[in-house]
Amino acid sequence: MVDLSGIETQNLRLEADEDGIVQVILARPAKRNALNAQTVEELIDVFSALPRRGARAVVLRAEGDHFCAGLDLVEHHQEDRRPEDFMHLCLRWHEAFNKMEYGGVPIIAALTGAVVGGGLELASSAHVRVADATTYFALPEGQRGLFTGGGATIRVADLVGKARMIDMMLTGRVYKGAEAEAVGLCQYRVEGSSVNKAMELARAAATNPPLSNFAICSAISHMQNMSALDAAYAESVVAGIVNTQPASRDRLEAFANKTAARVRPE
Ligand code: 1HE
Repeated sequence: MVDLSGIETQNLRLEADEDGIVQVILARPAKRNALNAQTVEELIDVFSALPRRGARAVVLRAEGDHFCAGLDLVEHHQEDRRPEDFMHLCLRWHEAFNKMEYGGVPIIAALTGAVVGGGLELASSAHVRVADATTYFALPEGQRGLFTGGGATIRVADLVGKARMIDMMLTGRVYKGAEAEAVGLCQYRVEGSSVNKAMELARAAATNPPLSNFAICSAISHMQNMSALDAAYAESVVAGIVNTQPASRDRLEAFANKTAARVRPE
């Protein structure tokens, strides 16, 4: 069982089931789940704790019709922040999103409606993104007289490439549907509920040994930050640990004695 004790949240709701799947739910739908400073702190707390609390996989989803409207523009306007205040706020966003990307627990984002600005930065920190028929993606920072501050220059550029990201920011271009999937903003697109599909994917991922998932959901990202030479070295070290883990012994034996499922296209 996942231990959620002591994790205090106002703007996020947490639900865990007996399989170790935790739903992290953005819960400010009246504000279109805009990310205020408090929510960012809660994301840090939650994603710092979950890897050590027995979470096998996370589904990140939202209440209401929109996944996330990005930076809380009203709070930002009212706070009248100085450059250094906003820089420090951005560092907290990075803290939260790095905990997600490098935390070692698979995070599947179930998207709906607007996934814009900082909302796309949040979604791009998950390991898998599932869109529904209403989902759309944009980086309206340029139109608001702003710039990305939550890692889009790294993660969104990784997903769609530099040229597309620059176009999105310059022109306010919105991606949705098949085009959004084709450019890499989501890996799955469903007609029905993105939450159902995300839960199905989370359950599948949760059947892998946790150490394998830890490597998949932290080592690949770390290795992208390294030189090829160092990444190859780090990969061999990680594989040395993961590929000799006791949890893989039964699986290898099942393959060897022909009782394990084969890889098939269906
Ligand atoms: C908000 C925010 C917000 C809604 N901050 N309060 N992000 C954006 O530029 C997107 C801004 N939001 C929108 O374009 C629209 O709100 C939506 C397309 C997401 C939804 O539209 P709609 O018609 O359903 O809702 P609404 O009437 O616009 O807003 C409903 C309420 O949510 C309203 O509050 P109310 O108290 O007047 O009812 C809005 O003020 C509130 N709301 N979005 C604060 N973003 C680290 S740097 C990252 C930089 C960025 O993320 S820039 C991109 C910002």
